[in-house]
Amino acid sequence: MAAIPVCKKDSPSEMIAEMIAALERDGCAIVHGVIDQSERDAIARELKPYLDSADPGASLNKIYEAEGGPADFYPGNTKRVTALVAKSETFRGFVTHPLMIGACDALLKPNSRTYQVHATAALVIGPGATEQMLHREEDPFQFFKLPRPNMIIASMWALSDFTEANGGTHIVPGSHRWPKERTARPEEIVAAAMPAGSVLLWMGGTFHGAGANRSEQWRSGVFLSYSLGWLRQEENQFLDVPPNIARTLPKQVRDLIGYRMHLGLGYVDAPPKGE
Ligand SMILES: O=C(O)CCC(=O)C(=O)O
Repeated sequence: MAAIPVCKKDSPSEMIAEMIAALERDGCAIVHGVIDQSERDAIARELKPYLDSADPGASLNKIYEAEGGPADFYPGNTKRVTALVAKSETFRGFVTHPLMIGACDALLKPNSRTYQVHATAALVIGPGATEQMLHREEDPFQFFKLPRPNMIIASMWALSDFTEANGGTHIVPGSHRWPKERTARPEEIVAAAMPAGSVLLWMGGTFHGAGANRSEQWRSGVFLSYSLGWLRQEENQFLDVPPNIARTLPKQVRDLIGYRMHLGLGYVDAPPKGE
C-alpha cells in the first residue's frame, strides 16, 4: 500500500539523511515537530491581516489564471496569500531552516552552483473545498525532456493538523520517477496526515494537490519551494520582495530569494546593499 515515509531518527543529521533518502526513493517525506507552537502563533499573527482580506471564492482562480496557471486550479473555499518573505518575519526562518538547506544541498546543489526560493504561499482550505487536480511543480518545465535532473523541492508546513478529512495534501509516492504518460490510480494517492508543526516535503516531479475538506475546520499551511539557480522562479521575488525590503533582510535570506548571481546570470547595475 502507498505511504508517505515519516522520518523518525532522533539526531538532526541522521534525520536529514533519512529524509533525503526518502525523497530520492519515494519522492516525498514527512518530518514531525519542526515548528513549535510559538512559531505557529507568530506566523498566524503576521499573516492574519492578509488572510482576513483574502477572498476564498472564485476570484482566486481568476487571479491564478491571469498569472498563467490552469483554469479552476483552486476548487472552492481556498485562501491563498503569497509574497511570504516580505509579509512574515517568521517565514524567513523557514527559508533558511537546516531541514530545507540539507535537502537542497543534497538534491539541488549537484545540478547548480546555487539554488533559490521558487515560490511561497499560505494555503488555507475551508470546509466544502473539493479536491485539487494532481499536478507537478515541474509542469512549467515540461519542454525539458525526461529524465531530468532534480530541479525543484517543495514543502508544506502544517500550521494546523493535516488529516485525510480536512484537506491534507494528496501525494503520489514514487510518481517522480514515472514516465510522462503514466497517471495515478486512486489507491496510489495518499493524503498527508500530520500534526501541526510537521513539514511535508516532495520532489518537483511528484504528483500532488490539495485534498478535499470534508471537515468543519479550516486546514492551514504554508508552502515553500526551491529551484535550481539557473531556472526562472515561479514567484517573482524581485517584485514581491523589492530592493527596499530585500536590503533589510539577513544576507542568507536575500541570497536565497535570488538577489545574487548564478555564474553570471542575473547581473544588475546596482545590487541592494544590506547587512
Ligand atoms: O494546499 C495543498 O495542500 C497543496 C496545494 C498545491 O499543490 C498548490 O496550490 O499548487
